Amino acid sequence: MAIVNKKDVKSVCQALMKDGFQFTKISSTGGFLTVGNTTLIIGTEDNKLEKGLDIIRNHCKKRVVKVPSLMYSNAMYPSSLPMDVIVGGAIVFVSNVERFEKM
Ligand code: 2BA
Repeated sequence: MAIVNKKDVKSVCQALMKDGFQFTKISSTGGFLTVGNTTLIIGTEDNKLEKGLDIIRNHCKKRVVKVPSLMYSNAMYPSSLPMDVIVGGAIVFVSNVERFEKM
């Protein structure tokens, strides 16, 4: 399961497809910035895991996003200066699938 920035989705999906990965795209929203991102559910064999991770790594860039510093600061001492938050490349959870069936 990979949480990917919207700006990287097209290129990462094209690359995954080219290498024969099957996946499902789900629109999702980050809890912190509350902006849209995309979650890819990718089902694959163990021996293709590293290849899949390489593709994601190579297509998902780190970005700096400015956020109001109130998100961080003590409300007693608010500041109007925005702060930089680094988002991405991608957040990836790898877990084993107990059973897979296609019916
Ligand atoms: P958001 O929750 O909108 O978080 C965007 C970025 O804000 C994060 O980038 C991180 O740099 C920062 N951030 C998040 N929570 C923070 C907090 N409590 N205090 C300070 N800074 C915080 P990424 O780490 O690259 O995460 C990108 C997106 O991936 C997240 O969007 C969220 O949708 C997802 N994500 C990240 N870690 C996760 C986790 N442990 N479980 C589930 N989803 C996760």
